[in-house]
Amino acid sequence: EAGEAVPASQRGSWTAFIKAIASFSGDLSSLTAPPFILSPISLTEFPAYWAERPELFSAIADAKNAESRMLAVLKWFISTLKGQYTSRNDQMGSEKKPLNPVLGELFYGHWPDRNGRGETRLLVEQVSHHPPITAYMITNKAKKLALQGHSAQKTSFSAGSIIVKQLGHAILNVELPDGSKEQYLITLPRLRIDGIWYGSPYIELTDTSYIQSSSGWLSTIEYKGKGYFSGKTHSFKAVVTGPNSTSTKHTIEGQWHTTSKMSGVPFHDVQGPKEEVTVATAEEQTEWESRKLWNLVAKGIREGDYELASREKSKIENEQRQRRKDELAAGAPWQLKHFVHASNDPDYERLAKMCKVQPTTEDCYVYQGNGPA
Ligand code: CLR
Repeated sequence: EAGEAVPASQRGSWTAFIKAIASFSGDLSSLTAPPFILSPISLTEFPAYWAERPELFSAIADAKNAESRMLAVLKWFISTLKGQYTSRNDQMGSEKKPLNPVLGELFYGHWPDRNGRGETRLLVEQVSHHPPITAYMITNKAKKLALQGHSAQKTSFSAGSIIVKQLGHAILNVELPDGSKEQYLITLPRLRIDGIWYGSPYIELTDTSYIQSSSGWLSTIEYKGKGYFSGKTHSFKAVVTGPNSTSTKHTIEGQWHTTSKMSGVPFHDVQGPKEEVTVATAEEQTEWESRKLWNLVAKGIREGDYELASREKSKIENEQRQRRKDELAAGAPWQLKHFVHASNDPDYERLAKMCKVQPTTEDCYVYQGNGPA
């Protein structure tokens, strides 16, 4: 029988869910999971994790040269990992299965200007349903920063864990005081979801991710869990190299969910509180905005009224199916609101070439500049 964190009445369906995962590779979002593991939050909300420490994001613009900007980008990036990968455990007791966004689902938010950091704005659109792909744009206009990316996952099952390969990437655009432009390609780590059998899943990061700057600076970030280089959970080691050079200029080591050091000096520290994104209430939102769209499903999950949750979820799914049929019949496919799909991206290709280990081409979603970010 399945583990202790699973409510007795849901053990059978949890075992069935694990079997389904194990014999399956691709899009986990379509598998039906027992209620105890459901989260009331849609994946379209996840890009907010990139900016929950707005002052670290804005600090990138205040750095004085390419080397210190790379360190500022690295510090901001490492500081997002705790929110990205442990916050469901902190808030809901374990990793959960997020709501699977519908095509065209939107999520807007902002972090207010405070202490001269400028206002940070977030815009998210679900640009594909099968497979799920989420595109986002995060801007700080006062600081001339724009982060644009898209996110998708390929999942498989190995030795009792779910392995998640993240597809997509993000590009950070920085406009310097002299008007010139600097870019950072941010690639994403691989995830291993452990604790499945016990019904208390949590994420460990594995392998390597990169931050490649157009200035030539490169950060190579290696991730290890318990029992590897420091023996501690959520460990990482980042090596920073300068333009046209392979010799290490900086090494940062620590645990991404707490603190790290660079040459014995404190580097990042995420033990203090983060700042959640400000969003309109469900009542104020329009039909396609996430919290309005999923309002009753989320209510059902939060209050343990799974009948309500599944009834409302079916309503949304049926409406979506009908919409796709109508579009097909009319020969008028769904039009994205804020992004346009492109099968290649010259910015990505240039940076990927500098980074060497990256695939030379990837598709992208180009922001049309027509939204609140
Ligand atoms: C989405 C992009 C974010 C980082 C991130 C964090 C958690 C990931 C999520 C991404 C994708 C979906 C994900 C989730 C953890 C669990 C969930 C892989 C990569 C899967 C679909 C649910 C599995 C069900 C188990 C919890 C049983 O920037």
